[in-house]
Amino acid sequence: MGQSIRIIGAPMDYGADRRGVDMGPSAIRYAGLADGLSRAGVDPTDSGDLSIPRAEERDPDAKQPSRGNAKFLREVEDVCTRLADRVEQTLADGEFPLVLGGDHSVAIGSMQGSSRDADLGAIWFDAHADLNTPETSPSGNVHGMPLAATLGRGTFEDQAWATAPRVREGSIAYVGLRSIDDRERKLLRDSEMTAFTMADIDEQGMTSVVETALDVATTDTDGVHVSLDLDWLDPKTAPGVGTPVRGGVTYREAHAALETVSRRHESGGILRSMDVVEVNPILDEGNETATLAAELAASTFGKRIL
Ligand code: Z70
Ligand code: MN
Ligand code: MN
Ligand code: MN
Repeated sequence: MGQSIRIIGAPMDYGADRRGVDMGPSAIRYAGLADGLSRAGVDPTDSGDLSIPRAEERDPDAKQPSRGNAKFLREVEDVCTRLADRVEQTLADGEFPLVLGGDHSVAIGSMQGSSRDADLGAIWFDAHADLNTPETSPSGNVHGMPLAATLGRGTFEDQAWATAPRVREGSIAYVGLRSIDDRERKLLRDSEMTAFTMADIDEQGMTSVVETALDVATTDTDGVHVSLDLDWLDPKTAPGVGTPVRGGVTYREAHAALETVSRRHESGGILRSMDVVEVNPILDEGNETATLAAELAASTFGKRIL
């Protein structure tokens, strides 16, 4: 029997403008996630979804920014605090937490929980840098802020629920960036994070970029968190996302990237936690983005053609 993978649904849409991303966990399961993982040789169990009240049922003032310019931040805090506990408990039980979003703000909880008992590196597969603070954000959407939250930037500095002191900037690598806000660019340039853009992938090739990202995330850490935002892919391949950005990763590059992660995991057991986020079934075409999300999770855990 292979590694035990515990699926944790986090159907949260407080962090994004477009409703519908809360249906992501159902759509990814329906697309055959558990079967795909089993065929990859791992042993999935499903712990169901965190219970998350729909945004419409919340206090009408909740969307008003509570701290700085961040919408629904108290609601995000409530969900991420519960998610972090579930992730920590999953690891304590010897299983691997696979978190299904929901919008990308769920990663605040995943990384907090995954790093409570370990120094954690991270690979961020995303079109966006997700490094805005409530002060720099042009949108107020917390899904554009999870790395700022984890690193305790801006108003997140005194937010213990969000910050993860055992995630060091120098152990974080982006792969596939192509949409960064002006003030966010300055934050990124002034940081110690490693950033591979789409141009870097064009020049160096996907597998080479991912090998280097893995080196960054595994150096002086106890394990790696993989955060997979489906808008990393080209919108022609993954249309079911709230903020599509053209010029993204192809179907084959995406599988090659996660297969590269898989090979390193098989030889060294490097992976500690993962999230798959931003699948929006309302915007999707024939559940293809959710299907891709399920396939890429299977590739991460060793699904091979031959
Ligand atoms: C923009 C913002 C974002 C995901 C969009 C967009 C951020 N930088 N993140 N989709 N996953 O509003 O902060
Ligand atoms: Mn993102
Ligand atoms: Mn602990
Ligand atoms: Mn994104």
